[in-house]
Parts: sequence; C-alpha cells; structure tokens
Amino acid sequence: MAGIILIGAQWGDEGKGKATDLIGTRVDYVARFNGGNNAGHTVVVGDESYALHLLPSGIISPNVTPVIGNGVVVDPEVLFEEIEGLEARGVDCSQLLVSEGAQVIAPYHRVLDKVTERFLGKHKIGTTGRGIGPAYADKINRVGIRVHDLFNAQHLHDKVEASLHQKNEMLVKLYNRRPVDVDETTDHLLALGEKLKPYVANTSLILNKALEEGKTVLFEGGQATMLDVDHGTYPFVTSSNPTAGGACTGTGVGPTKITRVIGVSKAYVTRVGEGPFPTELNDESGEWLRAQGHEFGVTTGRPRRCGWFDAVVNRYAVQVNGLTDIVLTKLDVLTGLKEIPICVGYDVEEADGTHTRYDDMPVDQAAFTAAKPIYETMPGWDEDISKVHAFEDLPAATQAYVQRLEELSGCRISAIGTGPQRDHIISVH
Ligand code: 2SA
Ligand code: GDP
Ligand code: MG
Repeated sequence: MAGIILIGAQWGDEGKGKATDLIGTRVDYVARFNGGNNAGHTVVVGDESYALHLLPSGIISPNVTPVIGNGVVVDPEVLFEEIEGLEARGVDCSQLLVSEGAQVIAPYHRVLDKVTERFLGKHKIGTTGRGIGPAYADKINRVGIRVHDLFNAQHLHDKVEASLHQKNEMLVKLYNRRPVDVDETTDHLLALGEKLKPYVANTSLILNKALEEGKTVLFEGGQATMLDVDHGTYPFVTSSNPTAGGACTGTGVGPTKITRVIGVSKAYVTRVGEGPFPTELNDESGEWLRAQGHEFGVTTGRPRRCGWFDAVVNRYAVQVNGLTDIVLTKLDVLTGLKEIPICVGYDVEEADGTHTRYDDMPVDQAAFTAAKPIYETMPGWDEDISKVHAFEDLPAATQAYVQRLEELSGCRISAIGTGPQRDHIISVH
C-alpha cells in the first residue's frame, strides 16, 4: 500500500503537473483533493503539451484511474469542455471518477467572484475569476450544492433556492445586478447532472479499498502551500487547503494511509495574483526570469511575478506539510546567471524603528508584508544542463546550488527538473 501526496511548496506553478505525470506512470489512482479549475497544470509528452485545469494530471497516463475528490469544487461545464478537448486528442477519459460529495460551481459563483473582485478595488485578491471562493464560501455556509444533489429535481430546487436567497438580495441591492432565477438555474444544473452521472461514484470508498488491496494512490494538490487558506499569506490565498492535510479531508482517506509527502519547488519563485512576496524582482532580473521560464498563467495567461529562491518559504513548507522529499524544478532556467541569490531570512523593521530578524515564517501578515530578504549568493553556471541525467554530471556550481537549497530547506531533494519534457529529469539517490 502506498499513499503519496504531491503538493506545491511555494505559490503554485512549481511544475506539479509534470511531477505527477512522472510518478503517475507507476501509480494506480491519481486524485485531486482541493481547488477546481483555477489550477493550471502542464504536462508535456513529446511534441504534445496538455494544459489541465480540473482533471488530475494522471489522466494522460493509461492504466491510471483519475479521481476528483470531495474537497474539489467542480464546474461541470468546464469539466465537459476539458474532457471533450482531451478525447479529441485521443486521451481516454472514460475511467474518470467524480466524488458524489464534491461541491458544484454554479454560474452564479462565477458572477459573484468577478463582481466581488471589482467591488474590492485596490484590496482585490487577484483571483482567477472561476467562482472558486464563492463556491467554497457556500460550502462553509452550508448552502452549497453537492454533486449528488444534481440527481433529485425537487431537492435541487430547494437547495438552489436556499443558496440564492441571500445572494439575490446582495446582487440587487449591493451590486445593482439582476437577480438569478431559481427555476432556470435548477433546470440548467439538472441537465449538467444528467451528463455528469456516468462519472459519479463514492470515491472515498473506492480509494480506501484500493489502498487496502495494496494499490498506490497519488494525491495531487492544486495551487500551493503559500496559497493555503489556513497556512498561506491570508487573505491573499485561495479558498481551500492545498497543504498535505487537505489530501485527507479532500478525499476521505485517513492520515495513517499516507506513506510519502512530496513537495514541488521551483529553483526560483513565482506568484500570480496580489499579495506579499519578499524576494519579488521588479527589475530586469525579474523580466529575465519570466522570459527564460515562460512564466505566464496556464489558466488566465497573466504574467507571473518572479523572484529568487526563498529558503524561509521552503523550510515552512517542509514543516506544515511534513515533507519527506522535494522535487526541484526548472533548474535549467537559471543557466547563464553569474551569481544566484538565495533568501535565507527576513529583516523586518518594527513600528518603533528597531529591526527583527526572522529565520522562520512569521504568521503576522503585517510582518511578512514588511519582510526584506536577507540574501546569500552562490556562483552561477553557463553549461546547458538539459541533457544531464546524473547528479554527478551537473557542473560543480549547479551541484553546490542544489546542495545549499537542500541544507537550507532541511529536506532531501529527490529529483531535479532540467526542462519541460518527461525525460528532462535527474533522480537523486
Ligand atoms: P482563486 O481563483 O480564488 O483560487 O484565486 C485566489 C488566489 O490563488 C491564486 N491561484 C493561483 N496561483 C498560481 N497558479 C494558479 N493556477 C493558474 C496557473 C493561474 C493562472 O497554473 O497558472 O492561470 O493565472 C492559481 N490558481 C489560483 C490566485 O492567483 C489568487 O492569488
Ligand atoms: P503546476 O501548476 O505546478 O502544474 O505548474 P504549471 O504547469 O502551471 O507551470 C509549470 C511550467 O513549467 C509548465 O510550463 C511546465 O511545462 C514547465 N516545467 C516543469 N518542469 C520544468 C523544468 O524542470 N524545466 C523547465 N524549463 N520547465 C519546466
Ligand atoms: Mg499552474
């Protein structure tokens, strides 16, 4: 039996899609446990590049059963579009399983996401606009629609009515918009439910049985540690738990079934959306990283903010996720730099003008927002590392950089990404 969790250790887009795909060839199930189609995971196979949003990255590997767990918010319209797009390219999606208990993103959630962001103005979060926050808010408020509600017309009507009651008042009075029609919305959701039915299952039961039978399950996180609603840079976070604990609550599998927790970290850091980011580079180095790393959102196309590797963030990710190992991606992107700074701590100027050094992540977001990185600098390298397959064959400076990141993070680096392709990888033994 093996339950492997794979999560983002920074602010997302670390290359989780590729890492899942690589491990996915050796597992039986790949389960998404949080988020929804705000995720954008890229898998490159030969000349083909797949951008996945709601479907688990394991969908590309034959013999892997892809699962959407109860912790996910499912927009059925987006799901069908994604399935149709993949099937047109010859990817079989017929084995997909969707949890009966997953929450549904209805059209009104998308509307609310956009109007709320507009209303927040300069305080906006920079969401993906996919209705994620409003759908999770309904879940917590106990007025969410779950997948199994889509199969009972009367029941669904009551639920939609309850959910729209307050929202319509808000849409009309606060946002000056037309109210959403309960009957129309119910009919729309019923039709979607009909189409979704063949995929729907008791996924918690299936995953637990599979684990008991000795099968391997990979739990694939969307977004990342620093976007976690509890452990991230609140309020500039997503509305779910992308950290390792979310894998259990988001699939209905207990923590005793987890055998390994892998964190994926980029050799530098990126962030999309608003919020503090101590090592952000608002200069030509940031532009250079964005261009070299092709750092643009997979879902929204937004340019990603870029900065140097932040070892405080990584140590924190090791701690809150209980990481057993790290997959370090996009090391190739740093090729050509003379020197590479690494953030090893923060300097925070307090209200009274005194300075505090932080070696660990501050919980107080005022301190994190004021944090100035304390850097140490490592020598860079010029050699092309994309064809290297053994750690010992990397240039000495590259090896030293990886070893320093490992030391500072306090966790083993077990694999290194040296390019976007499946074979651009070094396993470290
Ligand atoms: P939301 O839409 O409510 O989840 O937005 C809240 C914050 O979470 C961030 N977020 C992300 N950050 C990185 N990557 C994400 N996925 C896409 C990608 C993003 C894209 O792979 O590139 O295409 O823009 C993702 N999803 C959510 C978001 O930026 C907000 O800061
Ligand atoms: P995810 O959201 O964590 O799955 O990551 P994204 O797919 O949003 O962004 C990661 C990007 O980096 C994708 O375009 C990948 O193809 C690419 N990628 C992944 N690993 C590597 C690597 O080691 N080197 C390079 N150059 N690109 C990589
Ligand atoms: Mg992404």
